[in-house]
Amino acid sequence: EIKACLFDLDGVIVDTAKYHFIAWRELAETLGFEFTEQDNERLKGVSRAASLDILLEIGGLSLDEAEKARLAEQKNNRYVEYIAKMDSSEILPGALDFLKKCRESGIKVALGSASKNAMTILNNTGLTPYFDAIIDGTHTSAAKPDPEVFLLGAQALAVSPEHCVVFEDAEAGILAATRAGMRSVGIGSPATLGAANIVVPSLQQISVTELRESFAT
Ligand code: B16
Ligand code: MG
Repeated sequence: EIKACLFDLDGVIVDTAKYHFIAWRELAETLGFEFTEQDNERLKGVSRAASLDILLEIGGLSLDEAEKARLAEQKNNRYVEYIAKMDSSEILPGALDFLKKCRESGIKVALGSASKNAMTILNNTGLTPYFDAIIDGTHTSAAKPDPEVFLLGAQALAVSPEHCVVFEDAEAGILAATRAGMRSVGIGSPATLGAANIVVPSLQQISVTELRESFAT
């Protein structure tokens, strides 16, 4: 029986990947190399520090910790400028309706995001009131595929993991859900999210009723 839904943010509720991409690409440019949209795929669901390490590896650069901290901050400042302009029009299709239906059906709702900017995004899109608990990159010490973010979410909702479903667009997030002992719905393509219990292209293609039927046992 499903008692709680835990949602990833980037790629599930909003498409902030495009802003991460522009900000990382600008940083790569200032460092003198090219960073492509395909390269950006490797950063989805990955923490800021780990993303920078991947970017520097692509550029063939090795820098000390102080320099890396400065670059991560530089990228984040640009990213924050982009998300400051976000509004409800950037909520992904089906997401708001699904969140509302969860509430109506008595299913608890939590956010489980790696982002340290999650609160800004939720506030700017007007989504904060739809969450019973919000766990983001400011609350966690280990990144997905570590289950920490989802276990903290379940704890905050007082629901045990076997009654939780995680919605994720990243492979590492699906793995984190499995390690947390939770069911998972992949948002995207079965080619990358094959480890999820169910895969749908977006939240528009699944209803709360279908979710309950799929995870009835
Ligand atoms: P920040 P999610 C993740 O969000 C993004 O997918 C990933 O690209 C980003 O590096 C990470 O958040 C950290 O974000 O730099 O804002 O702290 O998919 O876990 O909601
Ligand atoms: Mg994501």
